Amino acid sequence: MKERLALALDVPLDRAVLREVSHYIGVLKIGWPLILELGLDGVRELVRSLNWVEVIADLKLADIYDTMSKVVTKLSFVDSFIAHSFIGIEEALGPLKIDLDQKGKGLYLVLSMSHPGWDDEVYPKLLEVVRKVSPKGVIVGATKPTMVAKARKDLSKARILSPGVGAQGGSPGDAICAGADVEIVGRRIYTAKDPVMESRAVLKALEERVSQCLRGT
Ligand code: OMP
Repeated sequence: MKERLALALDVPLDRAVLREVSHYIGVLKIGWPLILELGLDGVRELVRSLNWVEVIADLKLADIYDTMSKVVTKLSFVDSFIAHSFIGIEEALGPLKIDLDQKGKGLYLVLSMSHPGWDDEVYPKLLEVVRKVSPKGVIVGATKPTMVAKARKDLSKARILSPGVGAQGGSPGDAICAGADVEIVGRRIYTAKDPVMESRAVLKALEERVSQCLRGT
């Protein structure tokens, strides 16, 4: 099940601790906070030091293609990128998707964010963009399992990544039970007194919840 949990590493963790954490969490998500803290070389080295199922760069790309292409070229050590879907297709997500396909990299598009200020009135418009771009997957907040279920119904093949488990109130396993593929956890783990024990606890809670919903209880 560890491939269904992602660590949002928004602050550095001790290398030995991270190695232990990776026994319970298979996917690594890195982004601006870690890059600005460690520098690109530091992040590259940290990513390469362990064997992750997938490494996702969360830079929330939202620009014209020409600029985004310069950014993704610098991050050849990751497997996938997160971009905003509202930027549209022509000269933006269209060529970015082709570029990433050619590089063998995945693209995830933000479909429904996890925070209270996000307005899901934009959902139909973003879904239209997602359907046209046909990315590897989408981001739908774990704080709103009903939106996860809706996205799963609307996009049968896309991978759904759900952030917001832990600090933002989502419970381990709820998003997966609603149709997500991966749940993303950050602060609950990296601010814990013992991030290794906390990772183990989150994985255990996720496994219990998922086996419960598979049994229909
Ligand atoms: P915690 O709230 O600390 O568990 O971290 C959540 C992680 O998911 C952070 O890295 C956020 O930037 C990211 N995130 C959200 O919290 N909400 C979203 O809607 C989308 C993301 C994301 O794209 O990963």
